[in-house]
Amino acid sequence: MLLPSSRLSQGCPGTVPAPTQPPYARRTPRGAYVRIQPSVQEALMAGRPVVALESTIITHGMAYPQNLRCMAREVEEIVRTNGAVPATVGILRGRIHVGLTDEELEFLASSKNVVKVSRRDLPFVLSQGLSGGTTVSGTMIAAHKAGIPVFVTGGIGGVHRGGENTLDVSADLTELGRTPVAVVSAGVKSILDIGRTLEYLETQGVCVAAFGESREFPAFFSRQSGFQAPYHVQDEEEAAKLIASALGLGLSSGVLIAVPCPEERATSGQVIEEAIQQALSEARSKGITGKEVTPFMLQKINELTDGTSLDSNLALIQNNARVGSCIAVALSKLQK
Ligand code: PSU
Ligand code: MN
Repeated sequence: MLLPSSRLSQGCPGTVPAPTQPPYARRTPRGAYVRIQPSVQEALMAGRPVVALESTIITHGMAYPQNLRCMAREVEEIVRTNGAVPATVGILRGRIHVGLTDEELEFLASSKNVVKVSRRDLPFVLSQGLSGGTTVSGTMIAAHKAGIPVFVTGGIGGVHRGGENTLDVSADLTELGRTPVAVVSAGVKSILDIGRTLEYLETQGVCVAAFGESREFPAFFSRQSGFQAPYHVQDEEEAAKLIASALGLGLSSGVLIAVPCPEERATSGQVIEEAIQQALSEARSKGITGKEVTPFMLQKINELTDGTSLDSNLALIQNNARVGSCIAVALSKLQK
């Protein structure tokens, strides 16, 4: 039965209209939890392109001081050179920062006891006044709250090998299903089960597109994974149009743009596979589980490949920063 519209807008007789937010959420202004750096805020207000960057890659993905000198600062510089404003996201003393000063970057890069922060970690870390590096999942949340549609990282988390038994599936995948931000990455590492990761992204409604000449979904350190991405965009204009369509339609899910590592700095899949097998068996014998798995594997693979994988890692992040900035510039032109 259809109710007259006057009844609908008043609610059922005798009921109290539900508050739009629960009372405990209303007491603290959101600004208490999220601080947007003034340069980032200005760019956003003026409609200029901004690129969000994550910080787990700094705090847990690479060792100090390369994480700062060869990665964090350099990547911000690449974003600037390509016409966008960088906004590295991190958590300092219980507050999410969107955009970090050089001292803040240095602090996160050199601290030993900062937390790796995904969606599930946020309430504890904020309430305890802790500091942390945000993963793809944590950074997407912050970028969305700040109104930044494009986010650049190295690789996203995925379904781990054996994930059909352990259920070790990165929160990055469910975040992509629920938060409308475009993530630019070099696909997923072959330490993961790439086929199942792509299946899970489909289930979550994430539009995945390979960037450039090839339809192949890249495997982080190497360009080939043996799996095709469902879609393919030739250049930044096509990528920006795809993102604009997702945002324009009001889809609440994200987009994944997969950019292969530059050919001359990629590591062969076979070299990586041998290192992975050894690292996986060490991880198992040491009983490493949960959020420690990814940082452990990255570090071990770097050791076992004598730094070759680290070189690919740096090259692909820098390349993603360039491509992601061009996409952000193209998107901001479409939105004018
Ligand atoms: N890939 C890297 N370095 C990293 C990560 C991925 O080469 O540091 C980080 C990202 O922050 C990603 C997270 O969001 O690992 C995924 O962790 P997990 O597998 O525990 O969900
Ligand atoms: Mn996990």
